Amino acid sequence: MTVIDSASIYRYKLRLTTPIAWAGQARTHRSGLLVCLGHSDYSGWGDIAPLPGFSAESLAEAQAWAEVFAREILESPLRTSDLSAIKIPPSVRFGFELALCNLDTTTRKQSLQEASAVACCGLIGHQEDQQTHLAHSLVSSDYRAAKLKLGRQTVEEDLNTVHTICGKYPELKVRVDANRSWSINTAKKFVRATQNLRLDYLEEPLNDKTELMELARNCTIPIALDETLRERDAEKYHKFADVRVLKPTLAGGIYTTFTHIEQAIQDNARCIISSSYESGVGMLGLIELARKLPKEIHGLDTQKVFERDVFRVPLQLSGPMLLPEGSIETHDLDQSILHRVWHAKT
Ligand code: OSB
Ligand code: MG
Repeated sequence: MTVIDSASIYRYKLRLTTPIAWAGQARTHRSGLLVCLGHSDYSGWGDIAPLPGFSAESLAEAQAWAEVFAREILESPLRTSDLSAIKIPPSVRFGFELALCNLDTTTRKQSLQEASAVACCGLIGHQEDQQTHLAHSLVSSDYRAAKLKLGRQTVEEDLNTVHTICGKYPELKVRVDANRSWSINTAKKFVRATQNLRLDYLEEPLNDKTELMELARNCTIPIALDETLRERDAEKYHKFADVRVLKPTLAGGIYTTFTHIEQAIQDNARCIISSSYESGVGMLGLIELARKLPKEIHGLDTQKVFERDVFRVPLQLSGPMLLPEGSIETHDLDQSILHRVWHAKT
């Protein structure tokens, strides 16, 4: 049982190195919230970062929920696992669960010394006008896997890119994510034309998920599901998900993710922990989670889009192997880019 005696919410706004389109709008910054829960001299930090176009809740809504929830926590002590019974948006749940876990770690002075490195899959976004060139730099930096975002150009152009990259870098595990942009016929065409490439997986190919069965019948590439797993009728589609892409910020936090992992183990499916452009505070939590799945190469290559992070001294949160050390101390965070928007104590 953790007694919380103070709670603060901070807003951050991180500049992107190049604009990214989220929810159909080019953005130059990524905004989010940090929550800090205090217990005597100890603090636990968490990240609340709803992603426009992917999260149902806006940042303003997340903040309103966070304030209500922080007040509740101050009034009644709770166990971290109690959170699962309370209705809050996914990003807010993730932030509070992470803050409580981090508080638990610091109060018990657990050290992360024997922690292992987490393998990370390089992300080749749509905005990279030269996807092949980026694949080259990833391979040169020792990445063993890369995920290519497809579906914005014609399938012929996409096929061309995939064939070029697979041809040049036969050792690289190549994943592709179409973010539901293809019809069944386009997807079948893609699958037929890439049969001999041994792609690691094909993520969310179809704009109509009810056709997944039809595609699965005609597909030798493992199918990965991401968006579909977060929908109400997700279970119907589990059998077509050889790979489950788990995004704790979008899917509802740490304990929900554990449940998904247990389900996947039962179903004999692979699990990938995937980031959603969280700040370094969120990334540290995701890396901890990914450590529970040591055999996988995780989808955590989103920090590179930020000009700088919330930490005063940059952490190593980008690269083929991630091995951040230690827990988050309040003085490690750069207060000059954090704006406190709410605070209360008992
Ligand atoms: O489509 O999988 C996606 C990040 C934010 C929002 C959506 C997606 C992603 C990623 C993260 O692709 C990186 C990865 O999973 O490899
Ligand atoms: Mg995806």
